[in-house]
Amino acid sequence: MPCVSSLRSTLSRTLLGAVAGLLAGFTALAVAELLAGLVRPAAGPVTVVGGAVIDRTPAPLKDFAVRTFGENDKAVLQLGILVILALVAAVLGVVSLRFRAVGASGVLLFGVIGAVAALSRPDSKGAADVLPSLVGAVAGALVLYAMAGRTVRVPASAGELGVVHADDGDGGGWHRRGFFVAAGATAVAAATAGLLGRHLVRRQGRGAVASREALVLPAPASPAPPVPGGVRLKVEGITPFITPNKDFYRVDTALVVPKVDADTWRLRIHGKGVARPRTFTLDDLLARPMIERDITLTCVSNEVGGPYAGNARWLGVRLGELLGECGVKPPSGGGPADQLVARSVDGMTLGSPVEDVMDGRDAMLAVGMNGEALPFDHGFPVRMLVPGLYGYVSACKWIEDIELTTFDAYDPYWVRRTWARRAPIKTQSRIDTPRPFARPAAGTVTVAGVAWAQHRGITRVQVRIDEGPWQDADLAAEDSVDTWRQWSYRWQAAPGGHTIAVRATDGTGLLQTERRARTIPDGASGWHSVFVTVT
Ligand SMILES: Nc1nc2c(c(=O)[nH]1)N[C@H]1C(S)=C(S)[C@@H](COP(=O)(O)O)O[C@H]1N2
Ligand SMILES: [Mo]
Repeated sequence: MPCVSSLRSTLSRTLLGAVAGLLAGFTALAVAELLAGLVRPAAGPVTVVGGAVIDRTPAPLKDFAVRTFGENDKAVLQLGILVILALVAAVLGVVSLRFRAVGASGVLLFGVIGAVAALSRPDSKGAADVLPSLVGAVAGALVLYAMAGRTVRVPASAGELGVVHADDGDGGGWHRRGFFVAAGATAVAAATAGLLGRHLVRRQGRGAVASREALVLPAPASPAPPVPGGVRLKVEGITPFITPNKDFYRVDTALVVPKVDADTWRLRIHGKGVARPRTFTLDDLLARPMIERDITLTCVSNEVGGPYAGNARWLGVRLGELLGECGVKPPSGGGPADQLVARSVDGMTLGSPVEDVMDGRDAMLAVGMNGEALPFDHGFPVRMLVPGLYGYVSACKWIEDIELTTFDAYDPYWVRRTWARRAPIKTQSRIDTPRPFARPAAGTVTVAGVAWAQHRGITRVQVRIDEGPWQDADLAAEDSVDTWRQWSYRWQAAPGGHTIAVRATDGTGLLQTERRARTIPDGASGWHSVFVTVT
């Protein structure tokens, strides 16, 4: 049956081609990993391509990703890139059976894409960043070129997939066994390179880890005012008043969390109207009087009822005073700069109104979070915080540069991506319990949650059942106007389906707007409601 046999051999050759392609792709990534370990962890091809994708993702799509995948959005992105790379590699492998040079060139092309992505990143440290992608691609291309030369010349009669031939030396090419031996050896070599790269990355981070462990937080000159006894309500399912660090939401564009060594960290303050530009070390900051404050941070990507808000006890230095010492004046004091642009070690830029930073609120450069040094995920060694402003216009993590400029002269990262230049946090309230579609038993049901309007405070929370009247909820004690406030409402629930809605009033007397808005461009608005079935 010559036809069937040649079909089977075509199939098995195609499979071999795909395997060769996958192996080439794996080699390319593993070698790139090794180079990234030598050059810079953030310069690995998947990281730079992922970063470039994030940079170019339109705001609605980014928002969709955050909504759908939450904090797994980055893992999903990286997995997606790997799946696409694997598919392309397999196809290139099959192509290379026919056109050896084309397959290898395809691998090289991907290296070029990685290199271009690396240079396009805001944190690109220059030419060395292209090395992981390029060297990796050259290694991958060589592997594919060599393997394709081996598979293509296996005579059709030499066997179907899985058949191992004893004789291995017809001189023309390799038999299956030869192919798999070569493939196995390449795979082992590549895996070794990759693991070595991982090891180097970990070693690079060790200095940063050690500097974090060695950091002793000073006692605050101005401790957080004592928290009133009643800020915590005893209600099951309510958001805890203080968010533990491990549960604190994380939103940023960093595929590789920057590991900054505190000993070599510097912060530069400069720009328009900065009479005395200065550079600070961490010790410079730690020697200053520290303030300790409870501040609730909120992400502009938080949907009505969403999870991207957290409350922590922060320790840091007053940013307004630091700026004052550098000779900065707020616009109301005749200063020429109305925008403060904070830049992080990973090239992120965030712009805050100078007026807000210097108006006496507890804007700070934080070094401590809930009694420990900032976790790496949350900006170690230093991050900025401005109570009352969404994170993307204030809360720069891994900060290393503060430039005074104007809103006219410069648009930071998110503003270039359709988000608003100015973004005070909108008054919001959230029902934590009961959960949507819960089935509580009839009788007394405790409805509870949190409400926030940072720097204005919450003065009233009201609950409405179905189309009934708005009823005042019980408010927990207020910690400060910069923190959220828990609330609860005892509901006499009758069987059936019910919609519970909540709304808050802030310290300026303004009622939370009912008008539904999506997160883009300056934060979601509207009343949160949940539907439950009382049984
Ligand atoms: N360097 C850097 N800082 C950043 C961001 C970022 O992407 N990179 N994201 C900002 C956004 S959008 C928010 S909401 C807060 C979130 O801080 P958290 O991750 O500590 O909760 O950090 C801000 N600071
Ligand atoms: Mo955010």
